[in-house]
Amino acid sequence: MTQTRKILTLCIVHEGERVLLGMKKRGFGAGRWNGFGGKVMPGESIEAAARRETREEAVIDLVDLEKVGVLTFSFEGNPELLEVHLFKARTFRGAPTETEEMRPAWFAQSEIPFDDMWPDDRYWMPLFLADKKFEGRFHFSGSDDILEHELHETTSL
Ligand code: 6OG
Repeated sequence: MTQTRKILTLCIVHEGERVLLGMKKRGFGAGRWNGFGGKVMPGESIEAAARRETREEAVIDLVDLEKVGVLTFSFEGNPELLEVHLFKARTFRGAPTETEEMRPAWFAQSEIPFDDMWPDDRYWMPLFLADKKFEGRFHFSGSDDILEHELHETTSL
């Protein structure tokens, strides 16, 4: 089995005590709340991809962007690894707007809808909300069960 690695981005706006998430309407992770993001295109920087995907999915321009995590996902029986670069933005321009891909909504930090999110989010979101940086690895069976995981704080990404 030859392993391939796909580089993806994920952006969450953290403004005061609330976060901006989007309900994914189609494709991978449909039916779950998540940050905005997607695949990095050939020749594109990871940060540029993060900005582009957020503009495409929620019609906002991120002003400040800080990389806060790198998460690697693997799935039982699938040789493809997903390397997800997680960014935090504190400020943005424009008004979050529903698109064909995402329906944005604000959530208070204490009311994050974990039951309707990828199950790894319960592990790393507390670090995200506490302004920590982290690296993690999650191995899934299907899209609901985490068989193994590692997660640690880091100072450099
Ligand atoms: P498209 O393939 O639709 O981008 N993503 C995940 N996010 C979380 N929280 N947990 C996971 O656990 C994820 N796997 C992928 C990365 C997919 C988007 O979904 C994120 C991208 O932002 C498995 O272009």
